[in-house]
Amino acid sequence: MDVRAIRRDFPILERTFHGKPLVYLDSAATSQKPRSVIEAEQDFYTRLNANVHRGVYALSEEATDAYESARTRVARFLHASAPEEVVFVRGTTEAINDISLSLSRGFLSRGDRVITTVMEHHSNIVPWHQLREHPGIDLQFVDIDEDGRLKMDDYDRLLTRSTKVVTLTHVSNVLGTVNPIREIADRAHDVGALVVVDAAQSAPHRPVDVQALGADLVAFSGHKTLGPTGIGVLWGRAELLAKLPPAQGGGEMIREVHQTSVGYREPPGRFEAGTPNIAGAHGLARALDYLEGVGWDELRSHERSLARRARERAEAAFGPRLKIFGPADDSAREAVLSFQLDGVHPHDVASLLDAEGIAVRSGHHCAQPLMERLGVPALTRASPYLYNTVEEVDALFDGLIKVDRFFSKATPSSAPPADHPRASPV
Ligand code: C6P
Repeated sequence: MDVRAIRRDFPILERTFHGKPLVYLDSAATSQKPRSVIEAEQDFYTRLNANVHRGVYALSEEATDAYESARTRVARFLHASAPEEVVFVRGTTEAINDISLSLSRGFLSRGDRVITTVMEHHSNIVPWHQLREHPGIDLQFVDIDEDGRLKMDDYDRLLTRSTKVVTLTHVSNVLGTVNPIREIADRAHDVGALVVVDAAQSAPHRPVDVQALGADLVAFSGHKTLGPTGIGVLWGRAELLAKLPPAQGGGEMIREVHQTSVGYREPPGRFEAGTPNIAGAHGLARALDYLEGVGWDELRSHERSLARRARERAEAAFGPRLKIFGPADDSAREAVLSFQLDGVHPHDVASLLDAEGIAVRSGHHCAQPLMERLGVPALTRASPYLYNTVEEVDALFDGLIKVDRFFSKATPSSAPPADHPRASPV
């Protein structure tokens, strides 16, 4: 994989901050965009802009064609049985909210169990919490072991005949853990439960083959997968989508509306109320072209070499004073590197690294139950991607050494550099 050539496709990487070249290590929050995606959005507004599925005029038909061909492109990416299994949404958050709302209208009743895990992002926790009040579901969390992997015996203990939904992330946005979705789905199906998979952190790094995963509903976000913000995907098995009521109502999702009744369109239209993000879908299709053009194996081996370098540098510079969370075995995880540097608050780490032009995320990473389970208030996270280099990993660790020196010298009265005030703790 030619990282130098890839970097040339991402114009934002030419920027400098505080006089230093940008080292962007926050791709788990959102990835940067290649020129082909930026141009696709521009192309849509320059040449194709019209609303979809509404006009009989040629321009609207072209816009509709672009939108529907993006759906076909996503279906190919996911190995879906048909494009109709692909619903465009704003992102993973909206997809899971739509799923939980839809399931609360007839499928879930009081006392039904929904199993999730302690490593979920809030977008796969809060929508289910909301169903605790109505219709009154029993929400349970599978625990993790010391290596950051799901405890499968805990899952088996929780999985009862009253379980109606098992909903979990494919890859943790904090631990990097890759969950055994197929095994989990097979066991869930044995008790008749539906399986929902949050693929927000897997789609950017590995094939999300919905047939191989064995899930019933899968969500991912375009913006983490080289695509635009505001576009994402909810995939569902055709026979399931055909039975689910829509979560949202409005224009375009109806067959007919009268004063006393409403009839819905067939999927996927039924789940796409209102004007969709047409330009976003068009851009997402080009993002998937780019990603698959790089190749999953090449991407994987590149990301692993970055993770390996990070571990070596961490060990050499800090030993046990720097703890990287999640599986020790690189084959059981993605290169999402959340860590704690002894004696320095994660927000201080991130804000001092910013002075070096290095962008990492700090905080609870929208995973507070996981932070509680790990017994930490917050972590710093470096999430490299296809455009990052070994030199950038080195820059991160050179920066961390400076941070560490700064804090080991710091007395209670010493202040951080004036242009980078110490961030307040979470
Ligand atoms: N995680 C992170 O920095 P949206 O915001 O809808 O595109 O994605 C939500 C989401 C859902 N599941 C997982 C596993 C995620 O990681 C995210 C987004 C970002 O970790 C932003 S909080």
